[in-house]
Amino acid sequence: MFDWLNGAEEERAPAPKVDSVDKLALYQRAWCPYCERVKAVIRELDLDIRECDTNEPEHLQALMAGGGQRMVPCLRIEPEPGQYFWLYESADIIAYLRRHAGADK
Ligand SMILES: N[C@@H](CCC(=O)N[C@@H](CS)C(=O)NCC(=O)O)C(=O)O
Repeated sequence: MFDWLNGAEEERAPAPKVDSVDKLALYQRAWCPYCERVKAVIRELDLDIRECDTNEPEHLQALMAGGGQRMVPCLRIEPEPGQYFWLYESADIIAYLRRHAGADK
């Protein structure tokens, strides 16, 4: 059965692991249910992940330039300094956080 707070069984896009949540940023905006879905899991896992609100032009511009789409939520992963991987889709973001960031704590 579909569970809103469980991630995808398989990550569709294999995203690089990072050693600290400092290397993660969630691009999101208010009134977005898919963003709320991810934020509920971030709260559950008690992760301190920076949030970038795409209602602010600088964050929207960074998302579109880096990720290629304006859709939120999107998790920006920085495996190496200045090198970014942009993970879209709330189910994939949740799967990534549960598999990689949750175990980090
Ligand atoms: N399947 C996506 C859907 C995400 C989605 O539809 N997000 C909306 C906001 S709630 C969005 O960004 N739409 C494109 C846009 O507004 O430009 C997910 O689960 O993350």
